Amino acid sequence: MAKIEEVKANVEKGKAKLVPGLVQEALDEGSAAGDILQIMVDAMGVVGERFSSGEIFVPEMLMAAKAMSKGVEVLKPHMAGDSSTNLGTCIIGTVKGDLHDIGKNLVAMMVESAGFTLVDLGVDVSTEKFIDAVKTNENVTLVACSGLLTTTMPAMKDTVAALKSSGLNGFKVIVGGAPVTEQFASEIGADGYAQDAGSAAVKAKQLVN
Ligand code: B1M
Repeated sequence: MAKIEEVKANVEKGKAKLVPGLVQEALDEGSAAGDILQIMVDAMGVVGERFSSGEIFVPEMLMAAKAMSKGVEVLKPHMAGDSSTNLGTCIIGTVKGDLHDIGKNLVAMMVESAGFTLVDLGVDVSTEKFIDAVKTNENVTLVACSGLLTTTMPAMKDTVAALKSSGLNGFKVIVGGAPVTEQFASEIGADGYAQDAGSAAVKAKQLVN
């Protein structure tokens, strides 16, 4: 089995200790960082399907998430872009009630590579915390909200509404995450939407230029 396939199999199994070494070996074998990242995203899709079908439960999902995060740490230096540009500060977080952070972390990594200074508020971020971060950080040009649960889409809506009516300005709002669509983004008044981390970085640049 090629190392990249082993990466996928071991993310699915949640082998957090093995995955970093396998990612390094896949890189050494000549696999592109982007392909390794994609195969780990695919592995999480498999994990999600197994959870939906009742084959696995929350602890196994958590272990897979840990394994992927460890793998991403090895990939990070290989995904770096042109950080010599300065596009201002991006505040990023997963909205209130939502603990999923892998997608948000990938978006953070790509947006940072695109030339933003990153302030990552983590997960389960309240509207107030997003607003405080815009107030207390310098040159905020972008606020990025991630959400993975259909049940936390209302929290995303509330966050965007509060940011837009806060009287603060000089920044754009981008939203994304598996249940979020372009239509939902526009309905809740976000300035931008992206389907994945790569297009989030492209959109982020367009929004602030
Ligand atoms: Co949860 N979970 N989970 N989970 N989990 C999902 C999302 C689910 C689809 C699984 C399923 O049922 N098939 C389902 C949601 C169903 C729904 O809402 N319709 C679900 C559920 C139900 C739950 C719980 C409610 C389970 C329970 O407790 N009974 C619970 C909720 C906890 C909470 O948040 N309050 C829960 C918990 C967890 C864990 C904590 C165990 C763990 C997360 C750990 C962590 O993140 N550190 C977990 C995991 C791992 C998943 C799956 C399996 C994988 C998520 C992931 O990391 N994907 C997921 C199934 C799936 O996704 N197929 C699932 C890989 C990641 C790279 O993709 O995050 O989609 P993603 O990010 C993408 C894009 O969405 C986009 O870019 C990324 C790719 O480049 N993107 C953005 C993301 N944010 C963006 C922001 C942008 C732009 C693009 O702009 C700002």
